[in-house]
Amino acid sequence: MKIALITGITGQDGSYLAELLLSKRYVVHGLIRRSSTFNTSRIDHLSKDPYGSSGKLILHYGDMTDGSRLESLISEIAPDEIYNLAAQSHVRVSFDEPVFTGDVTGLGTTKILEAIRRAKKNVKFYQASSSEMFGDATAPQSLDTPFSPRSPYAAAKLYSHWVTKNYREAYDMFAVSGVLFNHESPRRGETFLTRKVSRAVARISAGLENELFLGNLEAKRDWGYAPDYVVSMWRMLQQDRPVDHVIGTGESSSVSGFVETCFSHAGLNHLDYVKFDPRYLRPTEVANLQANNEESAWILEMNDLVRVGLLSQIMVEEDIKKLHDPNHVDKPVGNLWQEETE
Ligand code: NAP
Ligand code: F7E
Repeated sequence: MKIALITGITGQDGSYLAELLLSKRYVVHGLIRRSSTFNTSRIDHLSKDPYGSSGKLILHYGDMTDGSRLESLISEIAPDEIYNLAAQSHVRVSFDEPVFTGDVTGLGTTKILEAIRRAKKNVKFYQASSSEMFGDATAPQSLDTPFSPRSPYAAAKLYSHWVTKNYREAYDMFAVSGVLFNHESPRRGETFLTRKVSRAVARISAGLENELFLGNLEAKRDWGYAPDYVVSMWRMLQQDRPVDHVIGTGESSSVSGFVETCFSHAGLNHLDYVKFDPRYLRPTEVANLQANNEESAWILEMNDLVRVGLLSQIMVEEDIKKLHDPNHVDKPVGNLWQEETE
């Protein structure tokens, strides 16, 4: 049985990745923060072993700012693979909390890499890099595109990206970065654009709300499906050599287009409900993110990806189900997921 450690296991990607690894009979260790309220709702269903795989899920309290805890955990667990997904991941919030974002999203990565180096063990390390690092670089973006971060979040991710490359080269570690473009799902945090919209559509169609306040509708994003992208994380650690990859669908859509489509899934006209609120604008915005993923196509079969039209439909339908049953948990769909979990 392989042993994996996932930081950020309670987040969107962490929950799908844990599910994927459990289906592959891994022993999955997850780092969780102590909080005064429950914060494990995305992974609670996994304690019941949904795949009958006898994989194990073990949770540990810890924080990305606490290097000594990370070091002792890594030496105690002795993982084969570490997926570093923990981050203050909200771009708008990173302007309000730039130092905290730097501590967690930036320096936290070095703390893990140092713990691996000191443990002197053969651990494969995955870093959750982000397309935000490209900032205002002309689309489409690939690993050859110069980085140009436009937020404290993007700057912190870029630091982590470079330090991962540095540890790979300096200490011959199997350390890779997946530069992932936006990926969404029914488990997406409620304050990110896609989920904010799908949730509002469900509530408006049920008569619970009648308006949705948004910021910049002009920005474009390359929106993919989170379960597909966690498959890419796992595959990156199964390569023979540590090679970074850009992961996206290769298509970008505007925020306004996404909003319009979501409302149309419920038979509604977005113009009747969407209002502008300047609080959701960012001091510096990223206009257009679109992946040029030619070099990474072999990691994910592009024809199998769930694309933005189906993604928005899944998200609206799942939010409608959640209104009726707050404990409802989505089942990942799509060819890639089926292929890896069968
Ligand atoms: P997410 O839902 O915001 O999850 C973030 C995770 O990090 C949560 O489990 C959170 O714990 C944990 N965390 C935050 N601060 C922490 C701290 N100080 N110590 C320990 N854990 C901490 O993010 P996601 O969408 O799953 O994304 C996963 C990773 O990929 C992140 O690093 C993100 O920046 C990166 N990324 C995401 C995308 C995307 O489109 N989703 C694209 C590119 C890169 P709590 O649950 O307790 O808050
Ligand atoms: O914004 C615009 C907003 O917050 C998308 C993170 O996972 O992906 C994510 O970062 C777009 C932006 O995601 C609202 O200005 C308009 O142009 O959903 P978002 P993001 O900033 O692209 C990258 C790849 C990551 O790595 C990050 O961790 O939508 N927008 N009105 C709005 N956005 C939000 N959140 N809320 C609004 O009301």
